[in-house]
Amino acid sequence: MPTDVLTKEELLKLADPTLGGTIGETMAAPEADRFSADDEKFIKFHGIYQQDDRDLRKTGKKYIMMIRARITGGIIPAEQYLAFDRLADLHANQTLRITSRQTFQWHGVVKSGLGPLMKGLNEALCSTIAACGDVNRNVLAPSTPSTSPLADLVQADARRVSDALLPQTKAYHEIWVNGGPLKLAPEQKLAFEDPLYGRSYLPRKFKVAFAIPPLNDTDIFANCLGFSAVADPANPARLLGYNVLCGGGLGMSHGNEATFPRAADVLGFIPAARVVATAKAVMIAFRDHGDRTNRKHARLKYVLADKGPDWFRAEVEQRAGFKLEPARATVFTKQGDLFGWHRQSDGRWFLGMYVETGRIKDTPERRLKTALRDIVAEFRPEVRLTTTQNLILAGIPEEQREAINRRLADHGVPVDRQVAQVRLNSMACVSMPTCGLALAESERVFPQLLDQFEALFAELGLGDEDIVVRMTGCPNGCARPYMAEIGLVGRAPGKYNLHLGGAAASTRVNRIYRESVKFDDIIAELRPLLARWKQERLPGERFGEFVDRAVLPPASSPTKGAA
Ligand code: SRM
Ligand code: SF4
Repeated sequence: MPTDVLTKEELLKLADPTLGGTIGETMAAPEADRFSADDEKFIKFHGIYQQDDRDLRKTGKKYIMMIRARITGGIIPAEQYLAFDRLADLHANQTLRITSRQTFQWHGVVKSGLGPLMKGLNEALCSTIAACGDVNRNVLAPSTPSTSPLADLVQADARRVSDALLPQTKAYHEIWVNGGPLKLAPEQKLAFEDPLYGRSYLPRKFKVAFAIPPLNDTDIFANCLGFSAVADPANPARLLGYNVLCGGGLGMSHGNEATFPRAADVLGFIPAARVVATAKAVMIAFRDHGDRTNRKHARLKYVLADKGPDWFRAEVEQRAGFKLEPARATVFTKQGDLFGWHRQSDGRWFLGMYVETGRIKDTPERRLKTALRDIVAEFRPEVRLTTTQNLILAGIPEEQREAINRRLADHGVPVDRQVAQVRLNSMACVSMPTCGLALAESERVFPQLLDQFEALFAELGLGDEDIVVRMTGCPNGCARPYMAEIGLVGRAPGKYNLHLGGAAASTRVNRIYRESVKFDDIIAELRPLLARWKQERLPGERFGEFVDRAVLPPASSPTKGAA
């Protein structure tokens, strides 16, 4: 492709395929409080975003970094969690942020703290490579223990896929582990070629998720590539293989109709032994066919939308060297996490814990961060993160349960009825003050909005109904608002587009209902719809299904429920 049509990100990758840039040199210069504009792009591949505190913009720019870990399937050993907690106190803003893709972010890290934080993460055997950038991102897998006999097998496949799709550059190790720049001559840097990604990596980010029907707890349809587990009908503990989903993705831009959220298509079935080969083939097909001239059109979903699933399946088969079989009949019927105490198949217990907007912190009423640190230090449970920004303590023997309950109660953290149902499976993106793309508040105003929802439910006699509410500060869709029953998407300060009609199992994209609703008017917009739902719904019909059937105009494309 002629270079004059390529985006500047493409030219940058080609100019240094090791992705090292001058990061090592800047790290060695204590007087520098920030990275250069080019390095700002390279550090993303290392799991680092350069940001500035937007609350302080009026008084001058303060550069801070966000660091994102790569935690496949959201599973963290106790020792690692304790290191994360310590590093948050020492080098970040004393909080840990669970993301909507099952990992942790550290916010507010100044440049002098970056080296020690990265070193600490590496010493804790955690990497941040490829947590961001034009590569395969954190691979999602169901993390709730024992919701299916296939859970461990699927987690293991997720790790295999994640490992196989890691970029091979040595720059990450040199800079963050050995503590210096990548020592290669310019011509050697230029000649570096990743075995899978080549010299210019992917046109954009690439996201993979695993799920085990009937539970769609990883929002599989929102991913570029999904593996939906198929059990042997004669033996539910035997994994036959996966239905392969391609072309999901949510980001869009206001006022640009060429950009849109899209639910993935089901392309076919593969035996489990082919999962890595299939993941590589899909990613390479994206590498070869994604748009490198327009970043707004560069996601895999647009390849599928433009060329169709049949065309893309043939491209994948050609690269994989085998055919996909017809998809097996499976159905997703639900989404969401489990809360409170549940028994695991091995007889031990796990505790599902609600974490408001994924932010692990201490407040005067609820010292969640301290409670978790104390419990993990004393009882050494495994820590697991969910894609709804919640947390699980797993592998707990019966005899420790009471002591853990007491420890949580001492710190004001409830176990049995943690919060109202409407809060449990809802989420908000980070947004202000760290996200440079935010148009409106999200994480900071979401608790207040959920208070209003609780009051409205009480007023309408809706009790403890489960409705998935998600909010983002801009249309990029980081908390997946376009899959929610109620999605709020930031448009301008204090104003949100209202999207309605997500499916019970998060299998379709919802639709826009009102534009630019003021924050204070959101509840008033929803009151008559919720009242109608109470009166007119079919038995067991969820709010999203009701709105899709009875309120919105007929949909132009069907729900993609089977996978
Ligand atoms: Fe995201 C960019 C936060 C999940 C779509 N996302 C960003 C950045 C890095 C802003 C930036 O580029 O400067 C945000 C950093 C905010 C901060 O200060 O921490 C950010 N995204 C997040 C997280 C932390 C939201 C959260 O509250 O949990 C999630 C981290 C995931 C992870 O651990 O890897 C996060 N982002 C998502 C998801 C949901 C998902 O993947 O399941 C999406 C929609 C799905 C998709 O990719 O289509 C998403 N983020 C985007 C986009 C739009 C991409 C597009 O195709 O248009 C951007 C903007 C971009 O890439 O240019 C973006
Ligand atoms: Fe930032 Fe927008 Fe993502 Fe929210 S949705 S974290 S505002 S990019």
